[in-house]
Amino acid sequence: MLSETLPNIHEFARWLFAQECTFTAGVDKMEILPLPTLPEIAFAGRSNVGKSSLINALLNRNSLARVSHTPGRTQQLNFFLLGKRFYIVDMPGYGYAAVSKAKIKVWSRLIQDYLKGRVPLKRVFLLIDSRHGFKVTDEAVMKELDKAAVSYQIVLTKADKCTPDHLETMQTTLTEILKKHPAAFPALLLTSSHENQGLALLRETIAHLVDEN
Ligand SMILES: Nc1nc2c(ncn2[C@@H]2O[C@H](COP(=O)(O)OP(=O)(O)OP(=O)(O)O)[C@@H](O)[C@H]2O)c(=O)[nH]1
Ligand SMILES: [Mg+2]
Repeated sequence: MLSETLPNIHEFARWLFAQECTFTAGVDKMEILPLPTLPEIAFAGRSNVGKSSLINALLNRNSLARVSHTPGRTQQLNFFLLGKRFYIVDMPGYGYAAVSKAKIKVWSRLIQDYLKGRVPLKRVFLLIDSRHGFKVTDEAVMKELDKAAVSYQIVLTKADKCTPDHLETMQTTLTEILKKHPAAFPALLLTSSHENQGLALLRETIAHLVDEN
């Protein structure tokens, strides 16, 4: 474990996320996934929830992952290799109705196949907009992940857009719901990419996950 050579997990996480990060593949079919030799951490969630923004914020880059004001920006599984140690996977959003039905079908299949059948996938961070909470489509994805026993953790995004009271109620409600989801990590993470909130803890969580082997 590399973290043993650094004083603690804070230092290790800081070191890890300062390493070189390169875009290595945009995958639109399962056949061309990278070889499963390194751990993978995926960011999933509804369209426009802030997946690409959160990845950029974690990596301290402005535009490594593409962000947009219109939903449907990320159209493939985008693999970013960090420090030659693990992949961060930026996923297309689900629940977006304004692209063609054929495209939705292809994306949904790709998202499902990847999430359910990928051996090196250490954890899925499932992003939820703090303003809105779980939607029907989120619950469907959570059920699928439960069924496939894929470890996932909820990350609330755009906290800067909500009042502290709203955030507290939302967290209490969602924590209760999570108790019924066996593969869900019980703790929620609260983040804002625009105000750098919750990023250090998320980096440390990821550092732990990829340092296990
Ligand atoms: N206020 C606020 N806006 C945010 C935050 N994170 C993302 N956004 C905005 O939300 C919009 C969508 O962000 P993206 O990062 O492209 O979302 P995405 O989930 O990757 O979207 P798709 O790739 O289309 O699925 C952009 O206009 C961002 O600026 C945040 O923490 N706070
Ligand atoms: Mg995106």
